[in-house]
Amino acid sequence: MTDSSDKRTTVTINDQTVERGPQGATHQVAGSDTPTMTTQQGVAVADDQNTLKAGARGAALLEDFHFREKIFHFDHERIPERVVHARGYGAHGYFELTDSLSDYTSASVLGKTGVRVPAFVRFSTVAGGRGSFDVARDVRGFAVKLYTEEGNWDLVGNNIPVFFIQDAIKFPDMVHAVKEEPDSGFPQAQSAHDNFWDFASLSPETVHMLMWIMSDRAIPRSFRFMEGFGVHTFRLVNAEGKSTYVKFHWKPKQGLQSVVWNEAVKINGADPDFHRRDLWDAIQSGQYPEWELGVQLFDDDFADKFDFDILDATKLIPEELVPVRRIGRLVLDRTVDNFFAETEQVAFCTQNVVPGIDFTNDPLLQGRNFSYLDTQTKRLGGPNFTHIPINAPKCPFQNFQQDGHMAMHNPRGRANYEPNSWGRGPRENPTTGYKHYPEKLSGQKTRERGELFADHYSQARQFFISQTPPEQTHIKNAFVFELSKCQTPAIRERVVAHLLNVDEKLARGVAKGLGLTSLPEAAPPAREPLTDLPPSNPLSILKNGPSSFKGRKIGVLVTDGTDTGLLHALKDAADAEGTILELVAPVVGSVKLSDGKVLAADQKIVGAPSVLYDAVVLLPSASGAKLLTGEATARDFVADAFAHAKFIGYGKDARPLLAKGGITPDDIDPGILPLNTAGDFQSFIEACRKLRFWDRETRTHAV
Ligand code: HDD
Repeated sequence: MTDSSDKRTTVTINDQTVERGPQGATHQVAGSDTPTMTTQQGVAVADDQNTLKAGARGAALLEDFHFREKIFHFDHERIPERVVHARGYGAHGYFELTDSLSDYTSASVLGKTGVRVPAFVRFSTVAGGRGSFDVARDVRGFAVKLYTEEGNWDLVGNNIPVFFIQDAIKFPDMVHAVKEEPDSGFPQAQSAHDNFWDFASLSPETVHMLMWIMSDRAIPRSFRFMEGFGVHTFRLVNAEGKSTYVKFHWKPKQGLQSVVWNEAVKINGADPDFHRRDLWDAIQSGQYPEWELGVQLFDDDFADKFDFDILDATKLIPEELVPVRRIGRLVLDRTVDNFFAETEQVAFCTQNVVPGIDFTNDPLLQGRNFSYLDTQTKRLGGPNFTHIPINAPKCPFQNFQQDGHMAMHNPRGRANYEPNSWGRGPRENPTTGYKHYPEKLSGQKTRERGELFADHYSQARQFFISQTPPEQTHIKNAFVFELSKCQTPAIRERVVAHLLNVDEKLARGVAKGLGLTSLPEAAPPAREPLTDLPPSNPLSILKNGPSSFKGRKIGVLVTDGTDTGLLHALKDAADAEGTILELVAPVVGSVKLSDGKVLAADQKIVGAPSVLYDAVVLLPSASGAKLLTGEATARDFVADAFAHAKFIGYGKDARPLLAKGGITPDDIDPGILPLNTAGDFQSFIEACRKLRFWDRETRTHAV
């Protein structure tokens, strides 16, 4: 902080007064509390403000090793960003098993209950670059590394249980198509462009996934409020060598929640770090996000009878057919100490499994098992990325792999091979060592897919009919939005031709939204779709919302003169629910309440639009409301909360602000609640548990 009283000759840093040098730079020297800065070689640095020169105005000297080392290191700070999932955010925590699966697997992490296994989780978007915004319409990566006593197990999943493609050989095409177009280098972090929809509409296997990414699943409110899925069918193998198929699920204890598209667009401008900040704040404030690990277990009999191929990653197994058994919990309770060291350098690999967990022949999974090791070697600069602390196992590990760039643990002594006569070093262990499930394999070499892979529409339709009406409207609107950004009419029509095989009403709605004068012919299906899959409730977000408003955030608009009693009543009700309040005011430094007390606000109104909050409360004084009616950002605060179907609470002096925000007395609906007594605040928080007043949406979107 600058000390303005002394004409800028001193500054305070960490409560210490520090002198400025002649050119204005601060000179804080090492003392009892401040360690001495050194070069990478450990040599103490005397001056970190000026390069070594021949005279005060002279040329810089090459022998300035401190300068050269500092700049050289800076020049090398960046590593290649991930080719997909570049933008991500990680946190530490633990996994604890509550229900043993030892009948199904020999893996100790799924057998021993009550043991806390350290975990690191990285959430991500897929298409955007490292510096893109958080609330892109996109799949979210949900990658979990469990440091088990038997080695690292990486479950590299997504927040959507199915994938775009069925065979890994299509992955580069799919990723090229969704990322920026190669000539222009844009659009950034969006699928709303011709290349993506061209590829998707020419690849009918994408249709089920398209339904999911056009749904609100692709614009989650927070990492904390989304599900995770292992996607593929994996295999569990027990001590007797018996195999059981398994699909993995992460179910958020906080319930599911997403934002609406218009809100997402605005959040990305107001706070590009919306999701990472949310995760950071939640953990720092002790509201640790938690997920239950669920498994769907099934055998060959089920696999043979199931309508689809369990090796096809574009299909899921409805929970009504194979219920999800909840067997453990994942808690994130520690933020990273250093973003680069942990979140950037963490290297997930699908092939990191432990004894008792094995792969199936899903052609997407098999391809991934090659790709991840390869990409980490490139990204982290060599084969020793496993030596980086975030990637190293926490159980003992030893082998004869040696050397290479940045080798941190080479074998000690003479023996660096086996067998050897020196009686030294590790040897294989047939009892505890990883054994691959001895699946019998036969077949002619061929480039084909399983027959059942070809039904691309039945589950897409099941997904659509499982949604509530607002969710169906959002899906339709998302298709219309994205395809409206495509400049090639034939691509738009091709998508509608696929949608005709999913749901005719949806296809007609999208066609109308695009202004198509006639409906195209339905795309010829590669295989006759099953038409009678029933709706499945777990596929909807709104049917799986939270039971409380815990962990959600209310933006409270306050001004000088705000009623202290009402503000306290709101705080009491919010605290009882575990809801977070953020005070938004005309100025951030101080707000003088009705009783003369001065409060610091959390945000200035221009920097805190209502899109950053789950609900809003308007508690200005009469004069404050008058001031805010002349402020565009305050009017937007109200108008957006209304348009995004949020719950709005208002004190008696807020009416002029409601009016300026475009809410007439006729517009007042059950989602807009007057707040005059302590009891009103209680009812307001209870109403907020529904998250949105969706009925309003049909009245606010005419186009
Ligand atoms: Fe992948 C990263 C998830 C298919 C190749 N993928 C990556 C990450 C996640 C997923 C969560 C980010 C990990 C992190 O946070 O560091 N990927 C999936 C899922 C898929 C999938 C759920 C389908 C079920 N991926 C997939 C295929 C291939 C890849 C078919 C290639 C054949 N994925 C990669 C990659 C990445 C990656 C290029 C980029 C950065 C990285 O691996 O570490 O290797």
